[in-house]
Amino acid sequence: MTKNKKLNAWIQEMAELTQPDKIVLIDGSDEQIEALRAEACATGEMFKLNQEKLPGCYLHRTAVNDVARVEDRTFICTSKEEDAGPNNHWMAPADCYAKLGKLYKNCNRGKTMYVIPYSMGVVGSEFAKNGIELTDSIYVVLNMIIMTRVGTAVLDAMGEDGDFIKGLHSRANMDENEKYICHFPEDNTIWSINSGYGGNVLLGKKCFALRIASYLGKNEGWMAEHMLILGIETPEGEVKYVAAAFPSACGKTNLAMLIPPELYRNRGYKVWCVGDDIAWIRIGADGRLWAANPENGFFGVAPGTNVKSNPNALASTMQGTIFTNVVHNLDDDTVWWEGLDKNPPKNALNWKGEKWDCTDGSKGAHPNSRFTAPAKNCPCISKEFDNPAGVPLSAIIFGGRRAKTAPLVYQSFDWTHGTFVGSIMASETTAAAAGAVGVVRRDPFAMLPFCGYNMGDYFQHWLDMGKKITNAPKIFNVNWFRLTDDGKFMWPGFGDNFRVLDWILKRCDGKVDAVETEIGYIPKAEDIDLEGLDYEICEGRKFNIDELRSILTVEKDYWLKDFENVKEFYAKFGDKIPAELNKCLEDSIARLSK
Ligand code: OXD
Ligand code: MN
Repeated sequence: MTKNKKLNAWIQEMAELTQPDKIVLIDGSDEQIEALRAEACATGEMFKLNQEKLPGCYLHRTAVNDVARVEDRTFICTSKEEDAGPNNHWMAPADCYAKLGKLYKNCNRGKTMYVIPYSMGVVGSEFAKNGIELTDSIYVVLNMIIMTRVGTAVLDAMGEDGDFIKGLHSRANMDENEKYICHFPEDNTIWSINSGYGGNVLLGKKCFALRIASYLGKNEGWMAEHMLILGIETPEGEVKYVAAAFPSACGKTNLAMLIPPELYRNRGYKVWCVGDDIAWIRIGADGRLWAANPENGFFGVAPGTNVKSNPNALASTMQGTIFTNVVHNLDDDTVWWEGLDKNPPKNALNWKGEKWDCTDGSKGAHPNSRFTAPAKNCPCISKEFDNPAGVPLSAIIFGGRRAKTAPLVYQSFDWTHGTFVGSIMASETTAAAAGAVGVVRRDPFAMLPFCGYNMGDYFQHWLDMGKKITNAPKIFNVNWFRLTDDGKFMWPGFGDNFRVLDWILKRCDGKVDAVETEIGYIPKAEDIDLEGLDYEICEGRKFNIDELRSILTVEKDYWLKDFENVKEFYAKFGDKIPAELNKCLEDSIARLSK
């Protein structure tokens, strides 16, 4: 089937196991894409939307019980359980192969198995790694074509004996109780079965570009991170890049495509998006960290995306996009979701495909409904997007959704303390993963669900990298989500977050002072430019410098309580927690207890 012998042998082995009627190699050509779209529409797997209003756009609905990543069914299968760590569910590789082998047996009978050659990163570049996904789903093929670089060029880059990550996916019989997303980092293998939801089945994304890649990064001296990458162009035309990690659905896509407030636009500032979810980061010859986005598209959360919150994301979805689990407007075959605008369609189907009455209080789109949009559609896509060398990082930003405790922004003392800041990240859960919503959970580096090995070793890897980087980016933490006691957002967020990015860049350039506190460096309120900001927190309460001051203070009691929780979290990892981080924790508590 291909020139690569290992690949041919593996395809044959998987075909013998799953017994497809047909095997189709995806070459990435327009003709093949069109034929697959037509076939998916004929079987009802996808619906062709209004081609005048939304050219190349389609709608898909997943099964109603298959709408999010399933962390409790996600496994890391390493020979030693300790290597997977308490952050992962673990199965012995042999047991997992045997267990899933039974489920895969003959599961593709009567179906076609598609062979998708894809590259994470610019094909053939230093950052790039190749993968093959075998799948029984055209929806997966078409999503992978948007999200990654797919086709013959990848096979050419792999050559006759190049390696690849082996991904096997089948919806099989969609048995909820037999759904598994399993990773074998020691074998460069991913097995996913009985799901059709993006995060579980687009194997290039979370499974490869984060779980397997983080493991590879540890062994090969680089980093795979759950981070957006953006460039900030100054009035002088210089572009500085930052990478930022936030847990799922904390607005990463919005920040990655932010439009600066008018004041800054008038001064000549611009923001360029390099990536909205994943960054692969290497140390460059200049001792700086260089980051590349291994993806080629955006798998964004639809609800809440609108012309105000993220006009660039919305524009990205206007062509060549696959919408999943949104509302279908039957009047003109377009789509809708909560928060798009104030005019829900009257004649529509909800995400389950049922007739939907927008006045009955039910949600039309699933809260985790998605758009899969090509990155090249984005009006603010960086011209460095395809640069094989990536972009140099000036700052790394961590963040989470915290009603209290974390101030709007603070800077770590140094790389080690920055690693500590990443390790104590926490956020309130959202609908992106199955499970309770609104519960605070610790999510170090926003990698808890995505770190393919023991998180204690991952912390150590960060510390080790720090020792090798001679020109390290500065590390910050932000919290856009501070709430008043009655639950109103205190900070306007969205485009106004640029005001904080501006302070961060000034800190990186040594152009602004800060206040040293128990938790790190905090801005002086007057150093965050509030000119032109007009935000009403709630009726009669306008944001002003005093409000800003109130979200720039260190709330000692909250922090001390939080650190108790960090201690419990660290304890799960036993002696895997690096001594340097335990020391940072003790020192922080001591400073706050004074
Ligand atoms: C995502 C996630 O889908 O983080 O990007 O859940
Ligand atoms: Mn993500």
